[in-house]
Amino acid sequence: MFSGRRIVVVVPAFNEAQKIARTVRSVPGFVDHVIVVDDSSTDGTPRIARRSQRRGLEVLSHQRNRGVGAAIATGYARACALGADVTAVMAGDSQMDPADLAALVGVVVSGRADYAKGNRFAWPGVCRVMPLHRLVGNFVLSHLTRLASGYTHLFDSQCGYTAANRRALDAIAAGPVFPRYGYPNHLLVRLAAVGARAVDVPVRPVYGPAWRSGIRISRVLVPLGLLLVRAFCARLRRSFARRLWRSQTLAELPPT
Ligand SMILES: Nc1nc2c(ncn2[C@@H]2O[C@H](COP(=O)(O)OP(=O)(O)O)[C@@H](O)[C@H]2O)c(=O)[nH]1
Ligand SMILES: [Mg+2]
Repeated sequence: MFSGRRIVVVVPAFNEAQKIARTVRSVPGFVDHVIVVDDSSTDGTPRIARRSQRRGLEVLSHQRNRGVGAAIATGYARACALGADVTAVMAGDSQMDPADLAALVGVVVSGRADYAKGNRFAWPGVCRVMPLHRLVGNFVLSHLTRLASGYTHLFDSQCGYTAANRRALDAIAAGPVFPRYGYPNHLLVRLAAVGARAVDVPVRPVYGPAWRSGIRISRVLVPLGLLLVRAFCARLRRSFARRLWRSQTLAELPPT
């Protein structure tokens, strides 16, 4: 519990046998439930996760690999069923500092936001820690996601360290989520469309010597680019419809 609220952490994990136990054990004590969502890992990830024996731990497995976005959607659905007030996401590879979780959850619990996400660019020295190609890719995608969503106050769109309240989860669950690595961008676009309040919280970038990533940019680029273009067009349509409605309403008012 955190200020009397039920907190759930969703941990997507694919072939994380080396790191999943450490990740699960590192989740702060105020978290009531930890849901690991495995995706047909071939290295024993779910078995090792179960052995961590953390209080409130559940391990779910997809029958076939469906992607990190789909795994998070599965975790969100389970969190709702468990009556979560706030649901956070932490990667299964220990790349998210547990010390930052209270700040993310706190912003949502206090009612200042429906959705809080990490911003590693707000961390001093990020340029020394994050690999150059990641800095550049993230910079470009963050700007495109700002345009597509209208959340011009947010940055680091690719940071998956997040906390969401029930309103945000309901908005996310309104349709299928981008199943693979473009999911953080898709969630922001969907939340913006319903007027959810989203904020950035500074979090520490973690890139150890054994750092690796499953992202294959060549596979993500086209579908993610299309998603952002479509979202941008939908935002323009919404804004146009709003302006039209406003001008018609003004025209119908009697002259003063
Ligand atoms: N369930 C599930 N988790 C995944 C999948 N792909 C990646 N993940 C997990 O998502 C988290 C982030 O993935 P990673 O490749 O490290 O991305 P990066 O940290 O942004 O470079 C890690 O915990 C992965 O194990 C997947 O297909 N299914
Ligand atoms: Mg990672």
